[in-house]
Amino acid sequence: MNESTVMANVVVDRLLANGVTDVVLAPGSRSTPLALRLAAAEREGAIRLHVRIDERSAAFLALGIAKVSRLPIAVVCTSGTAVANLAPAVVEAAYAGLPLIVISADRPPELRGVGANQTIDQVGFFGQQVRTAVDLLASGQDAQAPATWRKVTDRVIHDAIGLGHRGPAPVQLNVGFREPLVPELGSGQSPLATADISDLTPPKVMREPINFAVGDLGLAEIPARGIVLIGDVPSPEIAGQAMELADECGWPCISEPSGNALAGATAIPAAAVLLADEEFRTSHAPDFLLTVGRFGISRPIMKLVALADHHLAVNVGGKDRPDPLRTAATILPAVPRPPDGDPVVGRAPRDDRWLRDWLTKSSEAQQRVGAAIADGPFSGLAVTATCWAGMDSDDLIFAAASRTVRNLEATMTPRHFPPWVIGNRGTSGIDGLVSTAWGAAVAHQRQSPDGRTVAILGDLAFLHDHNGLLAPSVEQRPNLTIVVADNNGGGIFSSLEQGDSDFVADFERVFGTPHDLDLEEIARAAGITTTSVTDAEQLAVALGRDSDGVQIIIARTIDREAEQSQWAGLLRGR
Ligand SMILES: Cc1ncc(C[n+]2csc(CCOP(=O)(O)OP(=O)(O)O)c2C)c(N)n1
Repeated sequence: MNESTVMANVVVDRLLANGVTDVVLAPGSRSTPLALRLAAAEREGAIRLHVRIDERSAAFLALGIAKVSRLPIAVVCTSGTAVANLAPAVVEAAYAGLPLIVISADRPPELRGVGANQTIDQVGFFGQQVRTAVDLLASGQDAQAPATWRKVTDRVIHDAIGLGHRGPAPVQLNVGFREPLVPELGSGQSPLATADISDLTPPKVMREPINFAVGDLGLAEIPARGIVLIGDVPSPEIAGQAMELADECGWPCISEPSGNALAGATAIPAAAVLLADEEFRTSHAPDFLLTVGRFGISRPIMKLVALADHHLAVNVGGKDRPDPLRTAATILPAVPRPPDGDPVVGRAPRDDRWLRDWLTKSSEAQQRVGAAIADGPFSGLAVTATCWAGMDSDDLIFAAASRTVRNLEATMTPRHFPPWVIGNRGTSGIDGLVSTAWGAAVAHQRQSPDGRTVAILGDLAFLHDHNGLLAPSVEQRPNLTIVVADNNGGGIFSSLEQGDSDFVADFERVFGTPHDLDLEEIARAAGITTTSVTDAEQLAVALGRDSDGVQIIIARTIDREAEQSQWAGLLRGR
């Protein structure tokens, strides 16, 4: 068996042995040994292989599968710019803390840096965005080489999973293949390391709640006027721990959409709308704030964070410490245990008036949002409200950055058993979202066969990754509904300073970027069942239709200016 075939077999076999369930591959020549081994592994039922033409979409597809399955997922590509196309997903994986394993095929050392075709300097291309970047090199006749490749590959996979580290992260394994790239005719294939992935239990990094001492904060006891703010969290366990703490202490619990923490008795929905009220905000500045995960979607909520006397942040994974205003006194590695019965923490005295104030004001804010939607035109808010109302507890919502996630934040009503919400919150990109949602749907369908995935995207986000729709014909079509809130451009910019009348002359050209495209035609060109809706009722009907594959609903909303005045009215309290 030639050396490149042996190398590829080692790499694929170690993926299997370490519990990697899915690999996404984009076709190429230098990656041939890997592609052939992966195809063989898929044929034997040892791995699920997904193939995409565009490497950027391929990497986001892998990211989406990793996000929902919480398992290490690999993306394999050829040399050259193919590798560079993986960068956006690698960056998102770094900041969100996801185990994305990049396997980039390369030429052997003697063909690097000498102008060989399709060859770039690609080892370490991802810089500080990956935890580990390793070059696996062909070694001539060294009989010990396969054992070394095995060890190195294991280490790279373990670094992705986070063994010996604090949580998962992306990694790069670069493999320098020397020709021949195909096995010798008649040489046969060595048997796969394992043929049944269901036998493997991949190592997981557990995050049990922890005890902490209030003395760490310079406090004698935890104040009664506390708030819990939950940003992006990777698992229901963490959201549950945070809600339990808020409930036990009687602290209002504010949750960003992917905080998934509006199921408790102290949930504060529509918090951004409520906190736009400056009078309430300043008179209800918390003495104690616990934040969980990366947060920072809404300006009014950030203003509240700035007012907190004592801030304790919990880091649930990802590259940065989640403390964007540099206000946290301490960063904890896990959610603190509720104080009840724990002498280390001390009991938090309850202030029922404090909680009542928050609950009352939050319910008023919710009513204002509800009335604005019921009496108003078909806007992005109506889109997220309709999706939220139409989904069950075994469903998954993928929410795009920009207006969508803020609209969802305002329209998520508390439910005991809500659908689970995710988004690419690591870096809030509007890239790769169709593919991430597709990957999320693949994994979700496996975990919850009766559930579905609904992705809500703005039109620019949809267009940015419409390549993600172009899956080769034999590829799996998961149960995924993509709802595009089409306001013909970037709506979020109207809510920012550049949306002021001072900049009106340049606004549409350099921020709004209307495209005037018929998104239905674009979706149909990709061969996907598509409908357009123009009001909330039609959207509810379209969402309610049975679908077991990918479908798209174009929600033609009011224009961006009208959406902005609806939002401005809500924030002004009208
Ligand atoms: C990759 C990337 N490029 C640019 C941006 C900056 N950006 C943030 S929101 C936005 C506009 C998004 O428009 P759309 O998806 O239509 O959503 P809307 O604001 O209308 O809800 C842009 C370009 C980004 N976040 N990510």
